[in-house]
Amino acid sequence: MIETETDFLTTSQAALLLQVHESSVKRWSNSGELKLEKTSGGHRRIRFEALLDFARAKDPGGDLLFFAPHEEEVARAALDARDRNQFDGVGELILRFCDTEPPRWLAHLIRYLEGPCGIPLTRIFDAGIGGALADVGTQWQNGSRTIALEHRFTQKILDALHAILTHLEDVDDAEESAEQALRAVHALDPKNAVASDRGTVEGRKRPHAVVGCSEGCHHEIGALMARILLQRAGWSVTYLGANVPFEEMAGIQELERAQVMCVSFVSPLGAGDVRRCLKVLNALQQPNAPYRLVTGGLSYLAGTEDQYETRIPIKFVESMEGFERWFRTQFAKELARAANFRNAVAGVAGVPR
Ligand code: B12
Repeated sequence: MIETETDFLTTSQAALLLQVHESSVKRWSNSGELKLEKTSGGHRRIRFEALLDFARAKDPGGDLLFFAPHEEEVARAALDARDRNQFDGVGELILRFCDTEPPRWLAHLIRYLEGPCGIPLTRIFDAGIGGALADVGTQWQNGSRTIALEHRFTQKILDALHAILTHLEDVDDAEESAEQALRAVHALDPKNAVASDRGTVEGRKRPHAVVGCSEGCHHEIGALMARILLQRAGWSVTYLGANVPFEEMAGIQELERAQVMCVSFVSPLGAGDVRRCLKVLNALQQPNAPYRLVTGGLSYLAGTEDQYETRIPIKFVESMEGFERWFRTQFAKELARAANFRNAVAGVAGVPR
């Protein structure tokens, strides 16, 4: 077999996979602990096998080793996604893990790809999980995947997304306690003291969003991903789940004064459903509670925003990447304020992020 560059790792790739600085990799290879080789092109490189042997000996509890016996595939898929924006490998792993392993495998994979490998969560959602789900949809449509196997797959995705949410809640709780403790010892200047979204202390005001799925929409994964992105960015979110009557959405928005309402319209829903939603929301909108509407799902089937008559500003998004870009631009000031507060609390009290 002819060996190519992709059979080897550079020292910076090895450092990324081992979660260490490149200088450590160089030190270990100079001392002979980590075996270096020369490629046919004369470059100094590390074989996957050598890296894994080294990792097993040096740090048997390392993140990459969790995926045994698939460590090499995980490493290759992570590097393809990170260095070449190529997510086929990640998609294949998601399919395999959801079909054959317990739900925590997917949660670990997402954490590993995002954390040590630095792949944006939006890309993991759009191209990784979205790609795997599209394959599952095709398999269901052509009869090669039964309904039960499709549901089992989807539930594992949902479990992994809920695991991310639980982690976010834990961080939030830790920040909340740290904030209370700091306040008690006056470590925070009360004038600047920015407070919790739970409304107990004045100060920090997080932007607030309501997220849910359109009436008749049982495809919930996109809405859940949107919720995760918002919460991680510092929003407080009221999540309504699948199949929410439009009148009820309007009611919650008015009650909670949300600045943004996100509604998922996944196919087979389309333009007619978006139009009906707008009719109800526009009729019920209170002038003293303005907000913006974001629709996600297969909304490109619904055309473009300017085809609709609406007083409520509406934005169609087709990807999580586009969604995050949109809300980070539109609410930059509010998010910066929330982030400053969180950093201050985390810095003083050592809250894990
Ligand atoms: C999982 C799934 C289900 C699960 C959903 C479980 C759950 N709790 O969510 C179940 C089994 C319930 C289901 C039911 C049905 N499904 Co289905 N399902 C899928 C599947 C495999 C994945 C959908 C998904 O979650 N994708 C992941 C999301 C995240 O990706 P996305 O939808 O592309 O959205 C992206 C963006 O649009 C945006 N986005 C999406 N939502 C949101 C929301 C917000 C707020 C924002 C900001 C952004 C955003 O970001 C996403 C990520 O990139 C798709 C296959 C496919 N190709 O999509 C079929 C699919 C969508 N389903 C289909 C069908 C036909 C159905 C049913 C009618 C089947 C039936 N006969 O009962 C019902 C309809 C239920 C209903 N009324 O809504 C068809 C639709 C075909 C069509 N053109 O109309 C598809 C395409 C399968 C196929 N190939 O035929 N389904």
